[in-house]
Amino acid sequence: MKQLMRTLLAAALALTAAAASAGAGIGVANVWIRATVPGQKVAAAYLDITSPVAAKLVEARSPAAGVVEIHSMTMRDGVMEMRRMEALDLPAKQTIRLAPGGYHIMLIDLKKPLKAGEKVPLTLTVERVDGARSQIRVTAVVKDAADERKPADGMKGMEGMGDMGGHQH
Ligand SMILES: [Cu+2]
Repeated sequence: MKQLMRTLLAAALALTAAAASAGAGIGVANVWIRATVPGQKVAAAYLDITSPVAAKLVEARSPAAGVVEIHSMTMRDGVMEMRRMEALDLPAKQTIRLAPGGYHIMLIDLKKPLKAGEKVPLTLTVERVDGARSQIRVTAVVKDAADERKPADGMKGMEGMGDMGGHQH
C-alpha cells in the first residue's frame, strides 16, 4: 500500500511538472490596460501572446474586475462591434497580438478606476490541443491615451483607433 501511494505521488508530481513547463513555454509580452475615465466600469487589456505549440486562450481572470472576457472587435456595417469569444486560437509559434481595434481582454465590473502607472495582475489560461491546461500570471501596466501612442511600444499606425476605450456593454 505504501509503495502504491509513493507511485501515485510520483505520478502526480510528474503531471504537475508537465503542466508547469507547458506554461513556461508560452510567451506573453507588452501587457497593458487603457486607463479608465471617471464612471467607466469596463477596460480593455492588450498583450502579445506566442505559444510554441497549437493552443488556445480559453480564460482570463483578474482581481481588478468582477468578470473578464475574451473579445474580438470587427467592423460591421461601418460600426465597430465587440463579441465575446469562447477561445482565441494560438497557432504554433505565431505571435497573436491583442491590440486596440482587434482582440482584447475585457475587464468588466471594475472594482475601482484604473489610473496610468498602476499595475494589474492577470491570469491567463491556455489549453493545448491535447487538452492540457496551463496558467500564466502576468502584470499589466495601466497606460493613458498619450502613453499608448508612443511609437516605442510598437503601436504606431493604431492612432486612428485610439478612441475606442469608452466602448460600453
Ligand atoms: Cu470588449
